[in-house]
Amino acid sequence: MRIDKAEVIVTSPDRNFVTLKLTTDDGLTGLGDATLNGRELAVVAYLKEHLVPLLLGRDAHRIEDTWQFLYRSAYWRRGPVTMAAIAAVDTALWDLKGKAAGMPVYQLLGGASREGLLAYGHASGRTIKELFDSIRAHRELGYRAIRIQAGVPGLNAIYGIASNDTFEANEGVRYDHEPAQRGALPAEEDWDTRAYLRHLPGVFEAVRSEFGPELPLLHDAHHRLTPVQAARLGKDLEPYDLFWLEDVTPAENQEALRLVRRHTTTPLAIGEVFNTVWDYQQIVREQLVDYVRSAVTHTGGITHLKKILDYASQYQIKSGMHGPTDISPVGMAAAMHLGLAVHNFGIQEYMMHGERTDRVFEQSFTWTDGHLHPGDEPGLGVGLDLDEAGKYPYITAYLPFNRLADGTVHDW
Ligand code: EZ4
Ligand code: CO
Repeated sequence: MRIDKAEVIVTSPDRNFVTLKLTTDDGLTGLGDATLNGRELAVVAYLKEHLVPLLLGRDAHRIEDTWQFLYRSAYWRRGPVTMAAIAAVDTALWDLKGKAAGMPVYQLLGGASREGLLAYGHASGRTIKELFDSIRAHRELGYRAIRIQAGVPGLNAIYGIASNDTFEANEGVRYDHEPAQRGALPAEEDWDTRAYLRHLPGVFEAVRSEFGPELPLLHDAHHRLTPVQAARLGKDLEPYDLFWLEDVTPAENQEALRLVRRHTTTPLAIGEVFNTVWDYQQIVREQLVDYVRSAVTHTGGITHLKKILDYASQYQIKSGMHGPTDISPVGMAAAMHLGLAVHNFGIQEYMMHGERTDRVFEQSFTWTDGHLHPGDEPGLGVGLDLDEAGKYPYITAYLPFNRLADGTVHDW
């Protein structure tokens, strides 16, 4: 089974997606997600200019060897562009191996460790009333775990809150509002940490008294706090029994989490911007977090994320794979196969893709009672309709960024 053809497909049905498609000499095709939100074309160039020529003629069965060859032979290791490109190759090779074997990928990874994957969605609101409506809408869609993001009085636009238009157009639940607005320049949002820290505990108080103690609730601080601010937030939220508090501090400094951990028992999750096991080395060994957030798409594929999860499992740390709409249906399928197979699955983030995206990518996963299952098609179980994909050319899109009241650029 040799790789005969390697194509990079860029399509923008509801947002930009980059997909690698490998075709073998025996006519099988495999797909891999290479979408890096806001920097998509850098990965396209990395794949087209540097990896595709190396792949042609290689034995498609040699997944580990191909991974090591691409990682080590580049000399320049790690980084999101490199690791998203390697992830796409790795995922496409697992898809091919599954098709060659006539088995879904999760079977090749050891078989199912559970019946389905608990998933959480994103409820948000500028006001408590809007937030409650959004939570109810998610429960009606079947979600059994919910992330809560709320507007902060005095701040106009902040992370994770559906804008007025998209909120109404999408009845509060479809997610094309999700960061990376289309446009020539990044949108500017504002931020005030003290206002946020004052406001958020009251939001959780209101949600718990309305929806009761059972519902698993999550929250994403999106890298905005110092360690001591994060410690305080973790303490203040303890009465509301969060499933996790995500990305409290900027991810580069792993040591920062020691201080946070010392002060709070609120479970912590981190890592959606990490791209190798080395980013996790200290926080896993010192048990500074409870969930690792890496996606297959941004962490070197199924092969490398499996190694991270196996390492984490020695410390009772579980998976919480990143699953926003910028992970394509191919990346989501890879996450589901891996999540179904590993013992230390925790929860899967799941934001529903738009209808146009669902027409471009033919999918076979199921969504039952708040749980995902990748289905039993050979490989990943995702197809790509090239005619549909061709209808939606790339559109420049950037993640927004933040400034404080005095104009200082803040962590986003
Ligand atoms: O900001 O997917 O937990 N989810 C998140 C996401 C990220 C975007 C970045 O591309 O933090 O909303
Ligand atoms: Co996040």
